[in-house]
This record gives sequence, C-alpha cells and structure tokens, in this order.
Amino acid sequence: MITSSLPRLKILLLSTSVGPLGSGLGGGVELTLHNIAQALTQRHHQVTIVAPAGSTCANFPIIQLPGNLQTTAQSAGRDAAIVLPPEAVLANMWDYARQVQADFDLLVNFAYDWLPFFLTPFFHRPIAHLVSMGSLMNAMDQIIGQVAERFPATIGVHTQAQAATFPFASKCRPLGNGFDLSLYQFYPQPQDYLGWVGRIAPEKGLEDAVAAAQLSGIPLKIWGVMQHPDYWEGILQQYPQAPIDYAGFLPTIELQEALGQSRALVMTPRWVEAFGNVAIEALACGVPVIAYERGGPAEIVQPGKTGWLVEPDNVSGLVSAIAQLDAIDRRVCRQQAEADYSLAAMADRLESWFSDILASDPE
Ligand code: HBI
Repeated sequence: MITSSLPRLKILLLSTSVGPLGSGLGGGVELTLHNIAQALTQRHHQVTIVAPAGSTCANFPIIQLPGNLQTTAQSAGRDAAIVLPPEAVLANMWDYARQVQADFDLLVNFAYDWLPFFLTPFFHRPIAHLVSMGSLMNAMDQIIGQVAERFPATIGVHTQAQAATFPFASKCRPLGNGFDLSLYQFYPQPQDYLGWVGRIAPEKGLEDAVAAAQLSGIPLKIWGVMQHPDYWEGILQQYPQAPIDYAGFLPTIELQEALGQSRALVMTPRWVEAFGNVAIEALACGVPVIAYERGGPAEIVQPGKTGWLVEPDNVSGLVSAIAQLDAIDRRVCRQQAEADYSLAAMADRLESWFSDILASDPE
C-alpha cells in the first residue's frame, strides 16, 4: 500500500524548452521530468505535462505547444543577455499555463530560463522550480534569487554542491533524484570495457576519459547525443589510437543493458554537474562509478564502496582508480541506488517539498 501524507494533487509539469522531450537535447532534465511524473503518479497525484511540439514522455498526456526552442544556457556566457527567439515555445507554454492554472494545485517548472521565474509573482497558483543546473549566468542567478527571496521553499535543486554555486545556496532545497529501478537490471559480471554517458559536449570532459582508456588499455564505450560534432572530431584527432567506440544516444532500456555490463562508469565533468543521473543508472546496474570530485557525483559516489572519487581534471587519477575497481562490490552499488534513489524515495522528498510550498503559499 502506497501511503501519501498529502491529499491528491493536480500538478502541471512544465518542461525544459531546449528540445522536445525524448530528443535527448534536454539532457538529464528529460529523464528527471519523466521519473518525477512517474513517482507522483504512483502516489496517486494527477500529473499533466506541458512541452514543446514533438515531445514524447512514456504514456503521459502531453500538452504540446508550437514555437521556437530556447538556446542552451551553458553556451551563453556569464554576462550574456536573456534571449527569447521570435515565437518562443517557452512563452507559448507559460501563456498556456497562465490560462489553465486554476485547474491545478501546483505548477512545477523544469526550464532553466529567465521567463518562468520572472512570471512567478504574476501567477496565483504556486510554482515549484526544479533548477536543473548550477550557476551559469548572472541574469539567471538574479531572477532565481528574487524568487528564492520572495517565495521561500520554492527553489528545488539536486545536490548541495549545485546549491553552493548560487549566492542564495541556503534557500535551495536539495532533492536528489529518483529512478524506476525496475528498468535497471543488476549485472554481477561485467565485460571488459568502461562506459561514458552524456551529451558529447565540452563541459562533459570526454577527452579525459578517452585519455584514461588509452593509458589503461581498457576499451571505452561512449553513449549520448552528439551535440558538438567538432568537439568529437577534435578528440578523435587528439587520440587516434584510443580504444573507443561511440554508440549514439540510447533510450533507457538499451542504455542500461550496455552500461550495466561495463566495469565502471567514468564521469569527467568540467563543470559542476548538478546531479549526474547516469551515476545512479550505473549504480542501479551494479556498476561502480569513477568520478571527478566535482559537483553532484561527488555527493553520490561512496569512495571505496560504490566507486572512486578522483582529483578533478587529473587523468592519471582516473587511471589509478580504474586499477582499483576490483575492491568494489557491485551488489553494494545496486543497494545504494535502492536506498536513496528509487521513485519512492524521490516521491517522499517531492511530497515533503510540495507540502512545505503549499503550507507557505499565501493563496
Ligand atoms: N538551457 N536555456 C536553457 N534552458 C534549459 O532548460 C536547459 C538549458 N540547457 C541544458 C538543460 N536545460 C538540460 O540539459 C540540463 O538542465 C540537464
């Protein structure tokens, strides 16, 4: 019996608008939105999703809006101006939300964009903001900080490390994340390769994992959407002999089957990864995680128990961690995922967050 301390809520989830859900362009936040929809549905809340046209999200009903996508915030630069393209899908999504807000108890924003935060005081329904990345732009820090000040408890993040990148860190609520662990099979016996998962983009530091694979002589399989082909070409030219294999963007079922059989997941973020969904997906399959001690993964990996943490940007540190993989018990990796990152664990944290927001909402 799944009990919920909250009454049944009608919740409107508003997606990122850098790509349709299911395209991979939304990165980790696509999976996060899907898993949150599933976690809340399992607690008998009524979930509706608003997203750009062309979106898919399992069998959830999606209100799809037309319009032009946002450019990615991580490519903007710290002092960049806020940009909205003509006919912005983000504006269409939030105009729709304005029209229907009375039908919902709570709205949840997944977009890392200025508009939803600016509009918050104009809505009469409470908006919970799940901030999916660390501090990237002054204009975003300012508008999120204003909402954090005026609407306490409404700023959700994934980790303390992510919160610490913002000036208003103490007003952020760390939520971790949650995954349908029944989709992830436990693989006790790996094949002889390492795994790397993520958008092929400079902030993900793929070149270090390639260098470590070449030095350790263990093949590296790479999965993720090819967001920056020129960056990828540069890696191939820099490491022509590296034992690597790029297998494209895989949906969850195929990804867990391939990732699950790797000896370890290697995470080499150049930026403060807000969370690192792939770390949980690996642990759920029994795969140890070797990660730079930076951002979300540093709060997930338990050194010596579920993986190893390495001094950031230190390739030889990756190589020596790879050499110590046999010390890790793959069952302990799966157990950590079950204890902290299941849908039920995330639903508990979400319901606690929502009840605090609703309790403090002046409406
Ligand atoms: N950029 N402008 C913008 N808006 C987003 O919602 C956004 C983004 N960049 C990346 C991104 N979302 C997601 O890939 C991460 O939040 C995971």
